[in-house]
Amino acid sequence: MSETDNHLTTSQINDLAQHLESAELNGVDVHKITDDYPDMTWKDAYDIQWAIRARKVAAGHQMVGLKMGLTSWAKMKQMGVDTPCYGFLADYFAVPDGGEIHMDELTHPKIEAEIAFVTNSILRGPDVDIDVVLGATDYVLPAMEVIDSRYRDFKFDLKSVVADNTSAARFVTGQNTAKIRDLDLETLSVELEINGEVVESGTGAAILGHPAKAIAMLANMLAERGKVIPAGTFVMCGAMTAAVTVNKGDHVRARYEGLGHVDVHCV
Ligand code: OOG
Ligand code: MG
Repeated sequence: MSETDNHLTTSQINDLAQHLESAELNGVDVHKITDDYPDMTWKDAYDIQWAIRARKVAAGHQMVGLKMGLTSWAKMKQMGVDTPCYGFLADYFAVPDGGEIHMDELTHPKIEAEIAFVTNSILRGPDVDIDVVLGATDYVLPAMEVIDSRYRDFKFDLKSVVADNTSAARFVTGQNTAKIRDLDLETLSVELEINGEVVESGTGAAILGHPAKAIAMLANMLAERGKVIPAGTFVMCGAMTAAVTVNKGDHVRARYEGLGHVDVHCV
């Protein structure tokens, strides 16, 4: 994924950003954009995502973090793709622990258990590795992400999902935090429960061998656009489990060994 050129024009990029953002805001699904633009490049896909982000900022939203996606084999296999990708988190995506996901605002939401990092110094690619990330980590915390692809039947290819802000929709963070030295991030395990029944489980090692690898990859991908991960950034590493469809009335809990649990209700 090293294309650095555009196939699309600036006005096509802006139109596609508007198209995908209105699908999100109106809860209407659309067909994947590569059907119409099969020659679009990686640069086009990320440019569309960055244009959506700019629209949110222009509309008065704050950016509250970043996410990596498709960083575990469970997710890559589930979605039939093999390359991790990143997206942004806007303020209104955040749901408090124990809070509510309003299903009417979403199209076909799925939930997944994640681990998140908060940095305390800048991460500047292209040569960031796990040790650099660990040295720049303030603390880690448990999180769940609600993904809601804007594409019909949740079917997409990688360029389409990158343009669609990697299906980002809502996220919930737990109230327990931990310092890196107090945890083994590779063996850290999670169980995802729906209405008290365990439906998925995973460990930190499921994320590219080590969750910090996802943060390193993010810093290195951002460097391709001359961007950094600033100090104090909240970053989700990508799901440790496959994503699970949720329905109105579901109570979802992700239970982490040594990090408590995160809860959300689908209403
Ligand atoms: C893309 C987003 C993947 C993750 O944690 O792997 C993602 C998708 O599966 O719709 O957020
Ligand atoms: Mg995710």
